[in-house]
Amino acid sequence: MKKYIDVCNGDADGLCAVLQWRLAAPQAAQLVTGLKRDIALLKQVSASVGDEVLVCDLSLRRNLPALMSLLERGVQVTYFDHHEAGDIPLHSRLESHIDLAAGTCTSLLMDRYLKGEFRAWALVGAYGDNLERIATGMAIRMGLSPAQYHRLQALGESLNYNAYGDSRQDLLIDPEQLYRLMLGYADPMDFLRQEPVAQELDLRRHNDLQQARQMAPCWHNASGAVYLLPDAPWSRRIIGSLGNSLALAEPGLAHALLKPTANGDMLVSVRAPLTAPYGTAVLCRQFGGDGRAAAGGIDQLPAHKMEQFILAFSATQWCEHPAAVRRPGDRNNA
Ligand SMILES: [Mn+2]
Repeated sequence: MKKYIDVCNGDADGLCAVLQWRLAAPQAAQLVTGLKRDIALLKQVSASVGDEVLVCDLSLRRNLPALMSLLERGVQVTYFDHHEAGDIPLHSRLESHIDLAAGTCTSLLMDRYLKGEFRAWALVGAYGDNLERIATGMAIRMGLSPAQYHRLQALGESLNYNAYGDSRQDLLIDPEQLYRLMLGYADPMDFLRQEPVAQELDLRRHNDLQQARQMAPCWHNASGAVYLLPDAPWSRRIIGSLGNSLALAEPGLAHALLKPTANGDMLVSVRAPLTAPYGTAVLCRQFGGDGRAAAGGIDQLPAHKMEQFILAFSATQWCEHPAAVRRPGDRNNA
């Protein structure tokens, strides 16, 4: 019998993309999903000739070997995504909708494909991916009131937040179960009204943020602050988004969050000041980490290097322009 398998990131954007597709084309499909950090999910799919696989919101570059193996086995694959893709393979059984434009996300690509059939869910996904301005513009054009689109925004942010953590035990609800509940509603407003989990997700997110707000920085100066988080379920959930909240609250400051990991190292997350968003990657690479200009991290900072990291963080010259970033060891331009 022909199998349908849907594969997506477990965040709001991934779930809302697959959801729109399945509301438009109902099938008893299997869902393969995971935490926010689970990207290479396609290798978990077992499918054979004639089966159909839908992939949403997962980097094609990171899933390329598994994708090629499915295509070679005769599986039909439809791929929607907005992450760095590398070279997209040309294959008669692959249909790809990949768009890396800054103002889009997978839920919006799906919305474009389905001509707005389940737009309210697409907006939930877009809000989850922090596309507030774009989602609100679309909400206004579809006639939603501020009270209505603020509820979609809160839902998107809560669904998204649910995917953060080190393991499924850290989550309020498994993303697959959450998706099964969402699938009962063509309109997210009905989901909000009828599913108690919607309020529970919102409450969980606010409680975690409350815990985080009670912490004082362990180091700070005029240009930045460092926070040391305990290793607890709430901190494992919030460390992926707290930097963003802190940056929004203090746009002129750089922020670093450190949290012990199970093996005794430190997990580090760094955000440049919003007003000078360059310098993060250079800092993180000195300690074996990486990142983009404004946000980056170090997965395993040896605990004894914490002081050295804070020194390097305090010495970082945050820049308004990428060309001004100075690497350690660069000679000062006279
Ligand atoms: Mn996304």
